[in-house]
Amino acid sequence: TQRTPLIAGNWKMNLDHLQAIAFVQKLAWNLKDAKHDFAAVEVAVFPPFTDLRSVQTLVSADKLPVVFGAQDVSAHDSGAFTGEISGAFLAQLECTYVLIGHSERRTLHGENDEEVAAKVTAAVKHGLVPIICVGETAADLELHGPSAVPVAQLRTALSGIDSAADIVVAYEPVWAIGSGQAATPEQAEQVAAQLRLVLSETLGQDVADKTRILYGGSVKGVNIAGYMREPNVDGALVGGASLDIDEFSSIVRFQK
Ligand code: G2H
Repeated sequence: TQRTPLIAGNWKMNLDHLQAIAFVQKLAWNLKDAKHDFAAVEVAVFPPFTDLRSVQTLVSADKLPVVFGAQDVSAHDSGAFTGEISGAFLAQLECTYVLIGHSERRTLHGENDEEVAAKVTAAVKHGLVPIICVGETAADLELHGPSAVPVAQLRTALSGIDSAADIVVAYEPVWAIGSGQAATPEQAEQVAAQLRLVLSETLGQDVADKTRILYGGSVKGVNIAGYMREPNVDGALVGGASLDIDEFSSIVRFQK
């Protein structure tokens, strides 16, 4: 199965709605100038919630070949959940994707594997494609080796969905996030291969074959090609480097 690579820019809590409009427009021009083949590499941005309406309006008015998503979603549909955002609202804003279980949600907001699973189920229910983020801390790595924690996190995250769901998995070793200390392509491949096995065991071989597994953690223009050469790595989730248009564009235009 051919999997279309996905380069996803996680803006985290950066760029207000005016900056977001300028950024997305410039990104689209940059890639057009470079004759980027959007059918060959899909490009997605993940702005803060408050930017989504602006990005949606721009992308649909100018028919920009960029898709977008949110950085989190509620496990609930509606109701007394102050501060939460429903998947139904995100679907109305034409979000394609939603990040779920990013390590910052897990560590700073105490999200556990069960909550991640409930959010994955909610996202799928509302027609969003969850990008399920998993990864081990430096302590996990020392205690359990490279893939035990991400494998366990993924198993639980998949517990409420079936093989009809469209999903993406992102492997983000916590020790590599924003640290400048990226995993090597071999390390990323080793864990991605284990995660693909989990997909095959839980949702079947077809799902395992077609599901994209991204690497995230200090990805830059200079190191993207190494990851993309690995057979089980199908793209990247980019944080810091996604805020610099030229850097992000160079990641999107990686050469195999
Ligand atoms: C991991 C990653 C993007 P960075 O959080 O999700 O961030 O590329 O800055 O390490």
